[in-house]
Amino acid sequence: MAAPSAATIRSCVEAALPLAERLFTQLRQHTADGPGVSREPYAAGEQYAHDLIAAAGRESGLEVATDCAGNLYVTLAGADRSLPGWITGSHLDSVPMGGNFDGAAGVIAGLVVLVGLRQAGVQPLRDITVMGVRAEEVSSWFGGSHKGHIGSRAALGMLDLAELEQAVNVRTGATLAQQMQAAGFPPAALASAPPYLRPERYHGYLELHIEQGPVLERQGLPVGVVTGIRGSMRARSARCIGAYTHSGAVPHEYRSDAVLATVALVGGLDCAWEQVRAEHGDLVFTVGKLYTDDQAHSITKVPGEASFSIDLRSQDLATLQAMEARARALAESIAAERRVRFELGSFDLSPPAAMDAGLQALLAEGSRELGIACGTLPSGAGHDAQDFAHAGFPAGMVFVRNAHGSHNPDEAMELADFSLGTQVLAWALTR
Ligand code: HGY
Ligand code: MN
Ligand code: MN
Repeated sequence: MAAPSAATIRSCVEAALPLAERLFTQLRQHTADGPGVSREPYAAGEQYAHDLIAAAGRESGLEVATDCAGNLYVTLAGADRSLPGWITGSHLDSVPMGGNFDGAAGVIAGLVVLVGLRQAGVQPLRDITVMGVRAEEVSSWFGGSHKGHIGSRAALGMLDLAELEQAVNVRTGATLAQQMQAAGFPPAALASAPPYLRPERYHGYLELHIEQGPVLERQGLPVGVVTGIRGSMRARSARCIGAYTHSGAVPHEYRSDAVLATVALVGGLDCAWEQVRAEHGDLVFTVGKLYTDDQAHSITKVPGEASFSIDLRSQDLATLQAMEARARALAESIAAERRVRFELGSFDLSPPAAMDAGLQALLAEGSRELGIACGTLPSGAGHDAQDFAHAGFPAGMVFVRNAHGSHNPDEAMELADFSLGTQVLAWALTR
């Protein structure tokens, strides 16, 4: 059975682009939150996205299913259903007040491929399933100790159910287990179910995603093949405990200033980052949250408490482990020096993941056959693809150029670039 030509792929994708435009518009309208969108895991925004994609799948005559974690699966039957199928897709949740394309672009791209092929009467060799993943952005909504990427790790049988009790909604205090239960996905069902996705049943996992950095834009390239995904080492709910006291009456040596101690720790880690960069290591370090208690703080008080997050990312596991050790050593020395106590909590590790060399080559071949200029680059952001790689799937990613970065309302992916990335994805999924 011959795989569709580049011309057929191009026309299938272009014919289904109006569906993509409609879905992106409906997503943005129905999950709008101020200037951006909010699609909270196991809450109204994410649920709207899942219902929208499921309805579009059913309207297009595709098979639609969900697993007990609420992940969505839309499938186009292949000519030989006994063959291991392709799985593609991404997450449908978002960060609070984020952009409309992070995650959703990968699901809608997969749907465009299936609908375009079906409308053109092109049957792929293998089943192709588009997955709408739950709760990839869980770290933005739930503190406490968990390893993120709840939906993909649940489907892959990699989730420790205790995480669902340990993950606490930063706004409501509800546990993730309670929020899943209320959304109709009881964790108890997860406990008794076998993994929904087994590597032996699939040919590979391919994810289209917007690039969330500036590289493709700076290089003037519409798409890029991802070589690897940085791992992350995160302390989500770190605290420094000092002592509230009068801001004017107490000399330096008698203060336990939680803010200045935290600033010293953060500054020490920034210097450590500089050292890694000077040695041409791969590392990024972010303190995305840093705050005092707005019920107790005051301009006339030495702050007795500071809360903060630490997000370390690298393609090198040893670098992540060394930075955790550095953070703990710095906290210990600063605590003694400044008469405070640090509670860093656990550093949750999501290991780095290399993308499958064969799939990288297949995506690059597709871009050549389609005449699409294509780069190669690592991913600084985490993606569900890393969980598939860790679960033993051949995993690959194709990035689409996106202006203004990501995790902000100004994400700006051009439909023309989305079309080119989706054509490269379609090429690979029909081999
Ligand atoms: O990279 C992240 O913070 C998220 O997993 N997309
Ligand atoms: Mn994201
Ligand atoms: Mn994402």
